[in-house]
Amino acid sequence: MIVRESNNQIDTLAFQLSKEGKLCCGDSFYIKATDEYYICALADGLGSGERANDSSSAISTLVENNHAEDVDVLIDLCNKELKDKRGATVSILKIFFKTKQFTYSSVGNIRFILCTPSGSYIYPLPLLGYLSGKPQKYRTHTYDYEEGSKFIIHTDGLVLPAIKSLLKKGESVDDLSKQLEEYTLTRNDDLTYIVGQLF
Ligand SMILES: [Mn+2]
Repeated sequence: MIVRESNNQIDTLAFQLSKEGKLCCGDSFYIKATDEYYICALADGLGSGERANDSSSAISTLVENNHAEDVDVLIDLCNKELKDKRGATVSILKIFFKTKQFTYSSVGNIRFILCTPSGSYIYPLPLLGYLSGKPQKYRTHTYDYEEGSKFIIHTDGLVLPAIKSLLKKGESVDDLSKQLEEYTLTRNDDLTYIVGQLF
């Protein structure tokens, strides 16, 4: 499955494949670009199949229904949503075009990296663990970005040996997606990545 969201501030693409031989995907995502901001939520449900999807799709639906909220509010809503479900690793990214800032919060093993045109990388460290409705501390930070920055967020089903150079080399979202293709051909897990370029 490929979903594209673009406006004059951002071009972004989400790509998802289930584990080989599986119909039901345990990863879920939501991406949306408005005139003011871009929001992206990615969740990897614990376990596999329908129970994993039950948790992760609850996250993507929650963020879809509340995308105007701040990231720190959303991550806590996500945690509460997973009470009585199995649990999920969750990342939420929100980019504010006017101030050229983004806020990111993550619990678990979803990876995020942003590369600026001047060659620096922003690589927020996630909190270990997963959300399951238990009281939980979060790590939510806001960063500045430059025009032309590129980013990738991906679940652990995508294994990338040289993520920094790949991100630096990619000239566009389509180019990044093309470069990532070879890493999606064999997989032992559900796989989701979201790439974006900021204008
Ligand atoms: Mn996974």
